Amino acid sequence: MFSSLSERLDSIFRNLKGSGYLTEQNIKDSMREIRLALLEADVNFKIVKKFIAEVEKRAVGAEVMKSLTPGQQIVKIVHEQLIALMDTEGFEMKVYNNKLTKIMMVGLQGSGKTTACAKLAAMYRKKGIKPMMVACDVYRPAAIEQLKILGRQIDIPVVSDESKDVVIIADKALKEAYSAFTNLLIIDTAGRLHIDADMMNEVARLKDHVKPDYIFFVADAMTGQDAVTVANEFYNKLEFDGVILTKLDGDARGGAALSIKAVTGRPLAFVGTGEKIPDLEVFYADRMASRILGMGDVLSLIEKAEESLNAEEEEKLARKMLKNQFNLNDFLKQLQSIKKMGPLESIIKMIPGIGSKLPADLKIDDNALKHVEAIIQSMTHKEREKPEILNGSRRLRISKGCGRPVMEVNRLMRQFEDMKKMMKKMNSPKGMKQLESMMKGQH
Ligand SMILES: Nc1nc2c(ncn2[C@@H]2O[C@H](COP(=O)(O)OP(=O)(O)OP(=O)(O)O)[C@@H](O)[C@H]2O)c(=O)[nH]1
Ligand SMILES: [Mg+2]
Repeated sequence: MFSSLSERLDSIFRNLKGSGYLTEQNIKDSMREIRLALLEADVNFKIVKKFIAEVEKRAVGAEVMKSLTPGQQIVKIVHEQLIALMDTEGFEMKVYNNKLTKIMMVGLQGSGKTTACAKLAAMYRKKGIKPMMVACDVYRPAAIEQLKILGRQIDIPVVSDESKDVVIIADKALKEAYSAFTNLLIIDTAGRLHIDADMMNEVARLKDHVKPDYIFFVADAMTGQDAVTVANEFYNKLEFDGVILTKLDGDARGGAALSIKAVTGRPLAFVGTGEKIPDLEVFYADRMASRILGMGDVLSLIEKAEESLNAEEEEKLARKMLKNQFNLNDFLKQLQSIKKMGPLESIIKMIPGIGSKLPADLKIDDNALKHVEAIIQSMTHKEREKPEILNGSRRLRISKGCGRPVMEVNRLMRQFEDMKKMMKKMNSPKGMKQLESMMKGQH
């Protein structure tokens, strides 16, 4: 799901990584790409236009955060705007264990209504709610039997009747529901086309009679933008309360998920992610936005970076590196800010483009960092500033102080020296040339 959209967005942001700042030009370029990515994902063009305008406005006025690259800044803004676009405004289906809540499923043929009835019933039963289902699809021959089979499968009662009048069936169900102290009555209805006036009137009549607490419009995500048009029609007739978007596990391009709230003003309530009963999730705009961006988890990385890195301090450090005055005290500070971001393994996995390529069983030893820290902490301040004074006896003392073998102290010092040498190389004009030719592969 959303894979092509997230891939496109990913490459846009990767291109932005190279440049140092958000400029008018790179904002413009990335807005064009984001617009294309959204249109390709079948998002309604009016929504795309509005969305881009909002993102652009914020990007232009964005406070430059030193700890974020331009790409990350744009990701942050796009992510926040995606959340705003799909905002559920706190919608929650409330069901109580001491009264009856009635819900009704409506939508086009084959959108996943019957499956959603069973999925919801199972989901709420897990919360200690007592559900019952009602078969009000009197048109498709096997529809009643389908609901009964699902009911048996999850052990939830299903009310059905010979009658072809949905109101009569619903009445029978209401009586049974009250006498069995049911908490959640889920009414399955037949699939219908929004242009079929008779069928639309039937479901409107059912609504007036049952007075459901919630009506859900069930939409197949694969239908893309069309789902939005249909949703609008159903909304005009029934004023449903929320949307259940199904088949998000398929190769849906995601447009419907992004457009429905904006067009109908009604939130996504649940999403279907498979054919099986447990494949139903409560919809959360922030999670969906992260999924759409699909960038490892660059977003939490951004958040963590914001929390733990002080931009000014970073700049001071960068200046020191340039002058090659970087010492072990600075190194320790760097280590500690990395540590604040969480386990190394999860940080590395969050880096876009890397996370997905790592072997699943990758283990990074956080203890190694702790040991390095312990070694540096066993040095005197002077030793940290001038590591070159670390002779054999000082190293032995440090080793005893931190409980790590001398060999490890030596190794750390060697690595630190190598790092400094590399920085020196990079800072000299000759070094930069060397580095450039290395990258071009001309040694
Ligand atoms: N992959 C996938 N398949 C789903 C999902 N939800 C439903 N389906 C499948 O979609 C098909 C139609 O589902 P139904 O629940 O019968 O749809 P309906 O809206 O009740 O159909 P009608 O009653 O004919 O209008 C079935 O094969 C379901 O297994 C989903 O979230 N993911
Ligand atoms: Mg059905």
